[in-house]
Amino acid sequence: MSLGDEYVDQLPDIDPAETQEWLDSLDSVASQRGRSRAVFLMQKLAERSHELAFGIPAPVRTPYINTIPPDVQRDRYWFPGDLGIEQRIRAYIRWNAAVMVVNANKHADGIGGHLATFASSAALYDVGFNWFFRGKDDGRAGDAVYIQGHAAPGIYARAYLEGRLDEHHLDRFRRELSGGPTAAPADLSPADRPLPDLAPTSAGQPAQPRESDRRHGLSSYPHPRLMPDFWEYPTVSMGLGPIASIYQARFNRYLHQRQIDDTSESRVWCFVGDGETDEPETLGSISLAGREGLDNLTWVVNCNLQRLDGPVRGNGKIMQELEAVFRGAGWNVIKVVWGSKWDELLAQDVDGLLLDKMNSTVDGDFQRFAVEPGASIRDRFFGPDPRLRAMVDHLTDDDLRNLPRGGHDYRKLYAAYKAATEQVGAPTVILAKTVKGWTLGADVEARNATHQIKKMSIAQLRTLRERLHLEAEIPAEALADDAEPPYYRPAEGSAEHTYLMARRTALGGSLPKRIVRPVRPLTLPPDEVFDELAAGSGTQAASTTTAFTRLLRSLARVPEFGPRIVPIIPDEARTFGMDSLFKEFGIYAAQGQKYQPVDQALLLSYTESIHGQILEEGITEAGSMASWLAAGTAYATRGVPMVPFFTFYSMFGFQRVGDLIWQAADARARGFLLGATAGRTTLLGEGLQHQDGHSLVLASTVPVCQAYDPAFAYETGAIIKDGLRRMYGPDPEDIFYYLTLYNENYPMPAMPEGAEAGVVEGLYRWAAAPDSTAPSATVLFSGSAQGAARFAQAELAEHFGIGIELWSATSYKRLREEALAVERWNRLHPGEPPHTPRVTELLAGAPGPIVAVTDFMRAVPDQVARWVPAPYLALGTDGFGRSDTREALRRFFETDGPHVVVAVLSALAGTGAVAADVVAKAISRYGIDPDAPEPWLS
Ligand SMILES: Cc1ncc(C[n+]2csc(CCOP(=O)(O)OP(=O)(O)O)c2C)c(N)n1
Ligand SMILES: [Mg+2]
Repeated sequence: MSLGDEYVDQLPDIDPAETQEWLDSLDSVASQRGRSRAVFLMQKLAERSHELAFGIPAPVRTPYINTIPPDVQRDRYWFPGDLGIEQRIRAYIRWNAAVMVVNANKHADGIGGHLATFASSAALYDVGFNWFFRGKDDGRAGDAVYIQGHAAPGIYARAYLEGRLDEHHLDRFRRELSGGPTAAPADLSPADRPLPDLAPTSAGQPAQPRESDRRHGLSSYPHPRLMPDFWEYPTVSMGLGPIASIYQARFNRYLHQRQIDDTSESRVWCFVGDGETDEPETLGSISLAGREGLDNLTWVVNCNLQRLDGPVRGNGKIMQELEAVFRGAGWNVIKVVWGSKWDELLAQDVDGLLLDKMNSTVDGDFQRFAVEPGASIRDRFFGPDPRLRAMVDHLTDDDLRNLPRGGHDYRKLYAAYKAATEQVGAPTVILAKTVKGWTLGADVEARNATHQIKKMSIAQLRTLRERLHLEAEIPAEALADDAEPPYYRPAEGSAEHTYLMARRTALGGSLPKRIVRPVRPLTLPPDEVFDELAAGSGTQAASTTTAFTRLLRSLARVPEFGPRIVPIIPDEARTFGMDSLFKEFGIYAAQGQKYQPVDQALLLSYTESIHGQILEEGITEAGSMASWLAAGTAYATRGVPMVPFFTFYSMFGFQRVGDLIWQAADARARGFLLGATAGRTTLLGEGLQHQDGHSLVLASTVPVCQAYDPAFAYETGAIIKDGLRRMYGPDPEDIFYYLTLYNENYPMPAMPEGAEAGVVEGLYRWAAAPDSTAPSATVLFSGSAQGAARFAQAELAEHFGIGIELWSATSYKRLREEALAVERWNRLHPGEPPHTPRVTELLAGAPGPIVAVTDFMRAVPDQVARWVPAPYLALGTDGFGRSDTREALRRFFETDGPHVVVAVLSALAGTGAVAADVVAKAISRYGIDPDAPEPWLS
């Protein structure tokens, strides 16, 4: 009995004699006909039991052979194209991809690039491009294709063949900047001139001048931020493409079921490295795809058995391991292990010897067989068992050496892709076995160092030319010793070019292509929606989190605009008071709600629906972020702007899924990220792993992220209003927003007259000094630190006769970026009257020294320090969080009201405006321990 079989013994046996007969039959087959025969019969029984729908789980692992048998391949999935011509096209692509990397490194030594990844996967891409991937030239959204980052040279090489790129582009692979901005275009050599736009925005229309016109070369990897007309789906940071593809397929379903967009024609394809499957992001969400039956999703895992350093599973078999994992997660798994020439050997394998050998050989050995001569394969793989050796007696050593792997067999791949597209009710993963560096010659193929090889000698290129049969296309003299190897493109009208273009035309045009084409435009909500937040809460205490939730509800209720909102929450709605939205807007569930919720009697019950609007993702910030990315790029991928609001525990945002946020910035996503329970002291009680005092520092590292730290409901409203205008208005920008939301309740003031612009700009005067005092210092507050600032203002007036102004700093990042731009302008325009940074200009009107207080690290207000035109001092929460009350925490971090008082007095003492003993008195008045250890050291 093996683990997992015991359950049978818990079931009643209603006829033990009959049971014994079956068992005896099996015993006798095993002893008389052999183990292989017994296994075969068992598998036949299992197959029949599946046909009879008994509900017996399928095994998670099958033998190490192709999933699609040769006869099924022939009868159902036979390749309809011209193998020969496609092979030639592929040879051209292979050649150009290699030459472009080699040339790039000649032009700029050390510029890098990869040869081996694409070489192993050329056929995997080609079968997709020639037969499956749908383009968008017909006005529809087409397929989403996630390309392995290191395969980018092959994709450029194909675009070159299609005439979308020319030699200059290829020559400038990985050199996006050099040669350009300083010289006038006429002075530049042709290779250094700015390049034309890659793709017209739509057929027949001239390309619009755009930011990308400053581009000079091809980005190293798929980066829509850098090549906004070409790449759509950023990958290369391992694992992010895979998880994004799952949620993209899921989001397509969501759009469809919510009747916002017809996505039935769009398939999501994701190419994954076998080494990449070690990333938790790669496999971490596959059960979602299985659970929701995402048959619009196909993954192709390029099982070249190698990663960067060496074998992926030298001691095991990555394909077998992945098969089990994916089958267990409800995926349809198609293994493409062996090329067609193995079919006949397997057909002769009546004793199961070859199968046993295939099953028991580990990947480390398979990798070695890929580099060994045929004679060693005969000896080592077939040889040890004379019966197995006899099976290949009729084959020469060369035949053995050339027994190909399935991932290089075009017919096998076509069958797998075709079967995947016909699969109903489950996503498919194609596990294709390849050789890393295939066709690049003995020095590259399957070597442990192959991943990083980027140079090839002329001799190696000559061998490649022979291997690819390009003698006619690449003249021998073109590969003279000191020559720069040429690219090759079949002429227009040639059989190859005609075939290539016809295939793409039949599938809707070239890919990848990023087109921003509004199909279902968005109307912005009316300004009145924001009035409630602008009015404040009167005497009632509220938090910015509850204010945001009210706003979200109001926005979602706006006709036409409302349905475009995508609220995303990773199992934290109750914490944020957002559970009140469940009933009204519904939680999206692919299968609706098959049960009666335990709280059905309540007004706000847990309501799941196929039309649900809320993405309640469960405890996965990574998955939620991937949903946010899919929603935030729908304006481009589908021409349907969607407005995602992803609300998370602020600690588990930038810190936890920072790389996905970076990916979203690359993808030009638009939308809102909301860090709730923000602050290191506002979220009392939770301690070190929960209290966030640094997400704003991390947010400051993302160029397009608009990071805000609002203190009041009206600030939150004004920022979101402006964000909607900037991202979804008539002249949309490819930016996104990060807002902190706090859970501290206090009466929310009404928006002061004329404050809106300052809120958006990042800084404005919130309160003048009390009338009884002369204004002599200024306090900048952000977020929940407003309480300490207001306390200090009252204390300083009452006990020290000192007046301070209070300013709200909603975005230091924005102030800094503006100041940096001004500083740069001044630097580059000597002799012209200098400009003044906005923060300097604003604070020039603020009295005395300036103290900033925040519930975040001091690095946040310090972002503007060098442009503040007065002595400047920041109080913040550097250090690990603790569990305690807000009061205790703020005292510990020295951000409470008394500490603000002391800081103001100390700053005034520094300018000579007050005596030092006044500071000392204040320190003792508030019971501050001047010798307590610094919080950030403990
Ligand atoms: C998150 C992350 N870590 C590390 C790398 C560096 N890296 C680039 S490719 C690579 C190996 C890829 O191996 P595999 O996924 O098997 O792809 P192959 O090239 O073999 O198809 C590594 C480690 C990366 N790009 N992203
Ligand atoms: Mg690999």
